[in-house]
Amino acid sequence: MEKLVITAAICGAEVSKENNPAVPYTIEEIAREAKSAYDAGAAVIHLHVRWDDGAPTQDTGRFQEAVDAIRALCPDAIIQPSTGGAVGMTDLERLASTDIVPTPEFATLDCGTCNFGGDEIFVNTDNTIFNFARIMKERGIKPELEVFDKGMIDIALKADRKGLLVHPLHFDFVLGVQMSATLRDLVFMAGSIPPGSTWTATGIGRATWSIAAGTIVMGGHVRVGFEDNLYLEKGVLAKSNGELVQKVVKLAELLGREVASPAEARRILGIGQ
Ligand code: KMH
Ligand code: ZN
Repeated sequence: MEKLVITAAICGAEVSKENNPAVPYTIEEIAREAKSAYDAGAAVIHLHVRWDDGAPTQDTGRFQEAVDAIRALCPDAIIQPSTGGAVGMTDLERLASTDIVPTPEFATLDCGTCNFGGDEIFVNTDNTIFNFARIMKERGIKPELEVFDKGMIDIALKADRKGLLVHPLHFDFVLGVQMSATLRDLVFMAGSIPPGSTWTATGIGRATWSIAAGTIVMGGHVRVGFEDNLYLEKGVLAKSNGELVQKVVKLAELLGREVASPAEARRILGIGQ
């Protein structure tokens, strides 16, 4: 089995310091959280940014500052800007995160529209998805195909049939937002992608650790971080993203899977090739 690639989703767009005071807003806080995750064993930093008051933004300048600050502390980390941004942002706004220098090697590509709780809808029409895929392909950015249910895998495969994606495909199963987050769901999703694809999974909230353990055993890769889960265990807030990554490393040790360095992660995920 390949080594385990750990992604840390350090910030997100929806969680706040009211939920966990360690959620980063400023550039210094974002860099601190990235370093804590990197030092603990994360090879990939999934990045959203905020203004200092916590408001989510896809502003190119803010992303540039954050990436430069992370790069200074974690020189070889794979930095994956979000093109999802926050609910309600326009497509143009969302893509601005990829206009940094140098062009990112990896970025998310959300593959469908999804209920985000209450009245919130995260809108990704077919045209949005195909357009984002085309732009990423033209610019040499590897997409991580974010899928919140099985139908989104099918939309990604539609983009693939249009020639908009480069193989091997890489998926991220986000379980516990729109679809449930059981091991049965995980097995179903992993069995629904083309042979030769790689995949990461993240279980939102209390599903984090069962999904991480299942994923490690099945040969997938794991994402954790404040974007997805604020707790180390029931009732215990994580003090940093590093603590969440450390717990994945511990699980991997217990289950006999080695953790990939950023260089190994680039090879395993086919980034920069
Ligand atoms: N914040 C969500 C609306 C991504 O990063 O691509 C979208 C999201 C997915 O987090
Ligand atoms: Zn995200």
